[in-house]
Amino acid sequence: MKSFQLASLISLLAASASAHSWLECVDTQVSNYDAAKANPSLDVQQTCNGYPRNKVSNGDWIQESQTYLWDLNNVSLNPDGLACRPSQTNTYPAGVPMTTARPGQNLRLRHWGNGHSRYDMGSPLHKDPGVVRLYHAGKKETDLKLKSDLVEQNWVRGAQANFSADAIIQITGNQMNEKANYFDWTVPSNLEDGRQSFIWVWAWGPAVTSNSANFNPATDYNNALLNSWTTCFDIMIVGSSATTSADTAGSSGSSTPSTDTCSKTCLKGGMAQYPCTGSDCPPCWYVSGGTTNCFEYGKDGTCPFGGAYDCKKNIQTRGATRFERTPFE
Ligand SMILES: [Cu+2]
Repeated sequence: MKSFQLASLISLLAASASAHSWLECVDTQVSNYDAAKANPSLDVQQTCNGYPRNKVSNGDWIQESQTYLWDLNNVSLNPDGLACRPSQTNTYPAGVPMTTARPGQNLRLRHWGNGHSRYDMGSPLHKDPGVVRLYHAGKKETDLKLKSDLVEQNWVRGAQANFSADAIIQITGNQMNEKANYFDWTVPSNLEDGRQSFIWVWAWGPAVTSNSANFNPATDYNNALLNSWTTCFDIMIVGSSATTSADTAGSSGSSTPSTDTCSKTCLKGGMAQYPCTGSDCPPCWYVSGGTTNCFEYGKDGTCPFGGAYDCKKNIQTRGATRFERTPFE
């Protein structure tokens, strides 16, 4: 990536484009965050381990600024009031995988600043940059469908930050180069294993009411900040001890893995785009309904979650009691 050229191009385009942003990465690893925050002239060293949905033009800022972002309140583009761009289905092409995370894990999201990070410069001038926040339907394999679902009731409590609070921005005179805008949050501890879908939202305008001076992003929800732009993403939750409904409890005893398991197709790391069979697969297999997911051994050389069938050793691993949940039930 020619990041310097890209940054220059983005500043140029952002100055003339209407305000917009989208989520670029769900699990961003920044190796020199503190150094770059202190000295924004440094190149930000970052990689992405998990992406938002169906990022077919990943890395092409121009293409994505036309075909990936989602303008919630544009009635001609979004006549049905959908929360997600219709192309943002639960699909993860090769090279842009879904995020896998454990409850309680900290994730660093990255979105584009696009010239909108400061009140006193960029475009438009003298407008509060607003907040970014996350919404969730409250249970796995369930999507929020409509923009009218993006309300406080479905807000992931505490998953909110000022648009540019954690950004690395290089200022030269009255020009800014937004090198990276981040949004750090913690995956809620009460999510059960499986695919959990989220909506990232930039709440911004057009009728802007600034947050009050004592606004606390962890607890306060400002209805006056109108949700404007969204990107949809999923997290495959693993290693959770949370359980929810009675129906999952009822099914947990019936999907005990066995040697038959090892002859099926399994999904590496729980990701639909990485199917495998036989010895091409990692050793720890987990059955969930019609799907089988497989994972590598953990650092201690054993299967990472309870209830795996180890297809390498051909044994049922620890803790496969009927009360112990496997990752994808
Ligand atoms: Cu913009």
